[in-house]
Amino acid sequence: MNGDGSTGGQGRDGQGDDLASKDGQSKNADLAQFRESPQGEFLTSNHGLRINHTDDSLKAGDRGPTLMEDFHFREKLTHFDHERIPERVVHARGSGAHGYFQVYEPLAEYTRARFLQDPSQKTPVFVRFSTVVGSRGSADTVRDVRGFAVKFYTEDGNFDLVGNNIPVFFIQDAIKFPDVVHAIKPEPHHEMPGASSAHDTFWDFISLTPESMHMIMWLLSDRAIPRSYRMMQGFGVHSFRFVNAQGKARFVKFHWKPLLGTHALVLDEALKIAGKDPDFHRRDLWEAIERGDYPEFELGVQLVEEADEFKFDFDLLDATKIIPEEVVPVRPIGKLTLDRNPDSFFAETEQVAFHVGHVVPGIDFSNDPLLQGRLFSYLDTQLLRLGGPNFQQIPINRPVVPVRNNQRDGFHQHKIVKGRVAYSPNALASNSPMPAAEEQGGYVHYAEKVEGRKVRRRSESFGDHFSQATLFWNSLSLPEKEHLVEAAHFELGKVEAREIRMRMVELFNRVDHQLATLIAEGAGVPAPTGSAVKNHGRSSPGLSMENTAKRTIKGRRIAILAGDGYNSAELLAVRAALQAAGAVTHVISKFLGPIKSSGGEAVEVDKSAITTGSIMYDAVYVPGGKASVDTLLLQGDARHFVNEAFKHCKAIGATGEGVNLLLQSDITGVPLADQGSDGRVIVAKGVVAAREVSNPQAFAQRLIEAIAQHRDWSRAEKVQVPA
Ligand code: HDD
Repeated sequence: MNGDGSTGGQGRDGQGDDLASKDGQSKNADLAQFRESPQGEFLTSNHGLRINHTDDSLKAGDRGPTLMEDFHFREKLTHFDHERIPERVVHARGSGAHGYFQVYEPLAEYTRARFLQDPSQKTPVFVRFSTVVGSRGSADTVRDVRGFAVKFYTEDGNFDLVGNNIPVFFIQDAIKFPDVVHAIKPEPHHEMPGASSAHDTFWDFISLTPESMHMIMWLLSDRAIPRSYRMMQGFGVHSFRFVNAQGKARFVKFHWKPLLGTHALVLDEALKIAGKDPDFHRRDLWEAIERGDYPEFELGVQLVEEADEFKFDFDLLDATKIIPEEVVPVRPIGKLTLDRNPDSFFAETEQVAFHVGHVVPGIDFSNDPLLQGRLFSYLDTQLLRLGGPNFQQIPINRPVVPVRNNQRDGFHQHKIVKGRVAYSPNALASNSPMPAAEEQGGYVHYAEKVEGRKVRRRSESFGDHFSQATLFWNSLSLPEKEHLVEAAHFELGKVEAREIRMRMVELFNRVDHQLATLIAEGAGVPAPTGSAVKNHGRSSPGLSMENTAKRTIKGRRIAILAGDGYNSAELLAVRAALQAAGAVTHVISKFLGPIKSSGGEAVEVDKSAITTGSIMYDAVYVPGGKASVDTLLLQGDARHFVNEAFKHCKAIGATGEGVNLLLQSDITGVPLADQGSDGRVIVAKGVVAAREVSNPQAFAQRLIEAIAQHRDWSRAEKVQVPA
């Protein structure tokens, strides 16, 4: 490194452009120097002094006062007192993971971004999933938008794709962001509710903000209670630009699609999990990565020629609109794989700083006023949250390429830059570091032609707030529609001011009359007398989660209820088949420890009944064994488990005497009583049961098919089941 310009600092000298992370290892190696595990080392103070005693403060006599000169005591306590940094104003609760991204084929025709050219190149990434409303300690499964923020450590610098799991937003102009956030956050006088949109101030704001109606439809849908971070889509939301080496630009919208399919919880489940395991999504992500079941997401793009900018019946710059996939297909361009958990939640997941302004050559902005405002807000927020302008030097935020410029000093400056030159132009250091021309990798903004008068108003082309809300409603399957109405009943049910509920029903009536009528019924306000608008009747199949489901049980959690005296052949065969298909199985019994089969074999209990519940599983299987099932029959918890799984439309399997537990539960509408001893497998409404099991593998196959459906919505009887 020449001594005149700034160095990369921190041991990075000489790494230069060849740091391009061909195999995804470079970033890891780069960060490795910051990782430490001091096991087996001596305890020291922060100035490097070996500490000889840390369990008692220095006192004048055994019972005397603590002495001022106890520098170790003061350093330890002071550091502790300063351990917290401000949590994010929004998206405070998050979970992170490392991984890599690989493009499928060179995209030079569309973008000059170097990380999108070479299919053999693995670009390291750090992803942070989050909820929006709750504070850092809030529950994972609340109804909310989920953040899906990806930092790509590319050879051109970092590219941050800071998206959500919903493709549109509440507002069209960033100047309203503080308003929507203040409205949805806990109410300021009493700080309630902790992490929920179900309260007066949020719905008051929404009822006066019709532009939010498309987003509201998504927020009330099952998308807002995902089954797992591994099973939700992600969207860049805004129109961005791809620009190729010839300077040709196209609009681009980014989509992430999970390879496991898009799945959701049901509302009752989400509410209960928030109590039973508030870390449900965080744990699910962590455990999947620990067991090598790496979450994967395909990145897709919708590309629109600049010439086609005005071809749509909405404005491409309006973040409350999607481009339906039937109009512009999503083209898959690459895959993200998450294969490593962070070592330190604070250092990585908490300190990671995303910024929509972190772009690389080949990726540019549009004039979407929401995006433009974000370009200001993210940098501003990091300055406060991470304590100054050097936050990009924090290991998780550092690019894998050298950073050299004339910016100096500030809180927590880690670099020791040699030389006296910190300005440009300069002759003393041959004018270095010098700007890079475009062909040398310098970022050149797309030269979009812009002209106009200064106005503080919304474009008329942003004026239609309802057509796409109606499109969304029309595209849902019947169960999804029922869930949306139920969600509205929950949300508005918690709104005390009747006039807010009335205003909301009026807005829903502009989406669809039937929708408004159904919502009004549960919200305790009169149904609208007539339609405010005629439903345009259009739909977009890609909007229904039913059409994005993948028929696999990979990564699903299956509960096996058993006690002493279980039938070993059945349990082991079915468990092995489920595991072979990629599922995670847990034997659940009253207490931890081994349980013994009727033949004397033992199996280890994975979870005791008190720590878990059907809500934390995707399916349940009850093996036979008379003593085991007789014990379960005496336990209300076991019957409740089956009832609740039934109510939540999950697959249920039983073999041998296990069928008795289903018969003694409140499951109705399944012809279990017809079962003779002829070994027939009954498959009805997602319940798979057989008295005699000559071929447990064949039985397991039927059960796997049922679980792969995710839920069986045909259970009309579920409402009668007490659970
Ligand atoms: Fe934002 C965080 C996504 C609009 C201002 N936002 C934040 C995060 C995500 C999003 C995923 C968490 C990043 C992380 O994990 O650290 N935000 C979005 C999307 C939006 C959006 C998809 C609309 C399309 N946001 C938006 C607007 C503004 C902000 C209009 C302000 C004008 N967002 C912020 C912020 C946060 C943030 C206050 C809080 C913490 C942070 O940035 O780092 O600056």
